[in-house]
Amino acid sequence: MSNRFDSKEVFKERFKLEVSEMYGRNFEETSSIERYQVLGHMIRDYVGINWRETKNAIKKKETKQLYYFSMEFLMGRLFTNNLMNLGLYDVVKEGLEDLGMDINEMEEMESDAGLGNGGLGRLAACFMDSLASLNLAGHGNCIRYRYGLFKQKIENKRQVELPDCWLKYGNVWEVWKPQHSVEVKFGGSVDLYMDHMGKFHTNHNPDFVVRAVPYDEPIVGYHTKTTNTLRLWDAEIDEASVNSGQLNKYLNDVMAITANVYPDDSTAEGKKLRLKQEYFFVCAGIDQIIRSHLQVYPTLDNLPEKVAIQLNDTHPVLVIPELMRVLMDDYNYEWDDAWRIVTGTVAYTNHTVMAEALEKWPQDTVRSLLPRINMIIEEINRRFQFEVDHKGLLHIWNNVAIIKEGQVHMAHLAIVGSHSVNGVAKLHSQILVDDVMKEFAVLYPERFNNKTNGITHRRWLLYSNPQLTSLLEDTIGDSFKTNPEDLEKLMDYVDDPIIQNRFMEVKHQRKQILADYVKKTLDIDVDVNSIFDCQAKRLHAYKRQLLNIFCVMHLYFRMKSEPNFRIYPRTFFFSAKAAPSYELAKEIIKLINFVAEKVNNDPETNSFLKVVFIPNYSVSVAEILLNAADVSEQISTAGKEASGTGNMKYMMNGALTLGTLDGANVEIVERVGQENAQIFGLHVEDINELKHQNSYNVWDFYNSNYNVRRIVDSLANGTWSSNHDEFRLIYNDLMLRNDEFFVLADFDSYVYAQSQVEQRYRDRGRWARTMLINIAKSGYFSSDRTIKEYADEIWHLTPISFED
Ligand code: DL6
Repeated sequence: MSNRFDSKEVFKERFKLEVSEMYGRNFEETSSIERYQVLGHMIRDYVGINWRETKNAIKKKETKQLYYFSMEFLMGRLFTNNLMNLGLYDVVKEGLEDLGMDINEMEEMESDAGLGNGGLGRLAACFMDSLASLNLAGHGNCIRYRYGLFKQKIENKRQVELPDCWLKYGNVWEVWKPQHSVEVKFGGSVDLYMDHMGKFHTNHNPDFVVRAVPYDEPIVGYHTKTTNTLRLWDAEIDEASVNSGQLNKYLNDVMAITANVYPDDSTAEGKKLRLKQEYFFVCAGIDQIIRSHLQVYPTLDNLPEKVAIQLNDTHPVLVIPELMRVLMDDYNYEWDDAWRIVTGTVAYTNHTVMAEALEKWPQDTVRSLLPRINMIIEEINRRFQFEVDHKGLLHIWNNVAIIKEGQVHMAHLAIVGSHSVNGVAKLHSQILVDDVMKEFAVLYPERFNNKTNGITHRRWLLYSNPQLTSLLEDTIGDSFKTNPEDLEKLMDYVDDPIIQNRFMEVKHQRKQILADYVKKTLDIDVDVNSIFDCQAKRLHAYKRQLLNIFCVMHLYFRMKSEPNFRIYPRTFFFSAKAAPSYELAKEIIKLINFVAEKVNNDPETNSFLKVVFIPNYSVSVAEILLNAADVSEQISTAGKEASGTGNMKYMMNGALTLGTLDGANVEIVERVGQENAQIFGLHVEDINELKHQNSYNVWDFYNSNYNVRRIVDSLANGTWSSNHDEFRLIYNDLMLRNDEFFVLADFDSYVYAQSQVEQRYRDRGRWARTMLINIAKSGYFSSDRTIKEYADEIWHLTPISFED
C-alpha cells in the first residue's frame, strides 16, 4: 500500500484506520498522545519514499556527500516543519479538523529534541534544513542523548535543573538500524608488530567495547524530494565484552556515554566521559562513511572527491586521527597517502575565541582511553614539528604545538589536519587570523576563510511567523520563500504608510501571542503597547545580561528618585540557561529574578517597567519570543561573540538591533545602515588597547559615576535581597576581578543607546520604516546563503539529480 495521503479524504481514512489498528480500539476511544504517535509515523513513512529515492540517486549519480559532525543538533520540534516542507500542512490540518481535532494540539505533543546547548547546535539544525532544501547531500552525525541538557525551572528566583526527558514518549521520526551497528573500542593496549614484508601492523586489545547503534532521522527538504539523514548513535552493550562479575560497572559505563549532552567535565572522570563521547560518535560515524563509500567505489583513494567532513567546533576533532587509523590499520595505507586523504576530506569550523571553550585534553587520559589514537596524535605532532622547523619557524612552536605540557590541544590538531578553517562571521574570522590563530595563519594562510552564519528562514519566518509571512506574500509575492534575498523587494514599500501600518499590526499580533503565553505560563500581565525588549541566549558573562539588568536597575532607581522622570513603557524579556556548574551565570539569573520581583510589584513604576524571565529557553520558546521583539539585545563585549544567530532571527522578524560591534552584528549594520540599528560601546580595538596598556580600572568608573556606584552598591546593601551576600559572586567578579567583560566601561554608552531606542520608538512611522528595512535586508542571513558558500568553496558539492 502506498504511504501517500495527498488529499484530505485519503488522509482521514488512513489515519482513522491506522490509529484503531495500532491500538486495537475505536478511533474515538484513543488518546491524543496515541493519535500523535500514529500521525508522526504516518508522516515519517510518507517521507520514506523520498528518502529511499534520495539514497538511490546519490549512489547512481555518485554525488559527493557531506557529513556534518557535531556534538549538538538543536532540532526543536519537527512536526510542523516536516509537514510544511512536504507541502502537507493544510491537508493534515483540515483533515484533523474534520475529525474534531486541532493540529496545534498534535504539535504540542512533540518534545523539543534538545540535543544541544546553544547557537552551535541550532546552527547545525539550520544547516540540515538548508542542505536538504538546496538538494545537497548533507547528513548529520551526532549522539542520541537520552536526556537533553536540562529542563530549567525557576524556583525561589533561582535556576533549578530538572531532567529533560525528551524521549519519554519515544521519537516518532527515528528509525532504529541495529544492522549498521559499529564496535567502538576503548582502553587496553596496542601491540605493534612487523610482517614478513617489513610492514608494521597494530593489534588493539581493548578493555572496554561498546556497540554504537544508529537511529536515523529523515531531514526533509522544502518542496523537494531531497531527504537527507541525521544519524544519532546510541550506545549498547557488546555481549562478548562483559566480563563476569563486572556486569554492573560495565552497564553503567555504557549507559553513561549517551546519558546526556555535556556531562560536567570539571573532574578527571567527567573529562574522561566527554572524551569517550567524542570518540564514540566519531568512530561510529567514520566507520559508516567508509562502509558506504566502499559499497560504491572500489577504493578509498577518491574519498576527498566523494566525501566532505565538516567538524563543528573541536568536539569531533578525533575524526582526524581516527580516519588515519582506519586508513593505515584497516586498509594498509602508508602515512603520507592516508594524510593526503584525511586533510583533503576534513574541514574545521571554529565557533569561539573563549579560551576555556577551546578544548584541551590531558594526554594521560587520551593515552589510557584511546591508546592507538594517542600514538597517531603523537606522530602528527612530531611530523608537524618537523614541518614548522623546516619552514624556519621553530620559534613559534610553543604557540602551535598539538601536544604541550601534557595536554592535547584539539583546535591545533583540527587546523593541522584540515584543508579549511573557517570562522562564523567576518569579524570573528579576522580575529582568528590576527590574534587567536595568528601563527597558524602564517603557516597555512590558504586554509583560513570566513563563512558568516545564517538561519533557516523557513523555520524562523515562514513557519513561526505566519502573520508576517502572509503580509509579505501580499506585498512582494512569494519568491522570497525559495530565494530569501528577494526580501529586498520590500525596500520599495518602506515609506508606504499603509504597509507600515499593516506591519505594525502584525507585530502587535505577535506581541499579543507572547503576552498570552506569559500570562498562561507565568501569570504575569504585560502591556502589549510597551516596547518589547528581548535578550534570549545562553547565560554567559561575555554576553552581558548583567549590563542589561543594570540598566533596568538604573531606570528603576531614576523613576523612584525623580518623580518627573518616566520612561516609555517597556517590558524587558530575558530567557537563558546557565550551565549547571557555572555559579556566576546562575547568580545573574537570580539577580534578574530578584529585580523582576521588586520592579514588577512596585505600583509606582510597574506601568512603565516590567521584567519577565521566561524559563527553559528552547527552540519552541524562541519561536514565540523572537518574532514578538521590538528590540533585539546583542550586547556582548566586542570581540567575544563569534557570530550570534539570534540577532539574525530577530532582524528577519523586524526587530531593531541594539548591539555592540561584535560578531555578525557588524554585518547586520553594514546592511541596514547605522540609522536602522542602535550601536553602542567599545570597539574591539578600544578593548585591545585598554588591555595592552593595562589601563582599565573598574574603580575609576565606580568612583566617578554616581549611577554606576548606586547600582554596584545595591548588590550588597539589601536593595534587592535582605541577604547582603546574595549577589556576592557578581560583586566580586566585577569589582575584585576588574570586570573582565567591560560592563561598567560600556554602561553609560548603553544607557544612552537605550534612551535613543525610546526616542525612535515614539515616532511610529520611523520605527515601522526601520522594521521594514531590517526585514528587507535580512535575506542575506538565510542559512541557504551560508550553505551555498560552504558547498561551493569548501565542500565542492553539486545538487542531487533525480533524473534518469
Ligand atoms: O556559530 C554558532 C554560534 C555562534 O553564533 C555564537 O556566537 C557562538 O558563541 C557559538 N559557539 C559555541 C561554542 N562554544 N562555546 N562557547 O557555542 O556558536
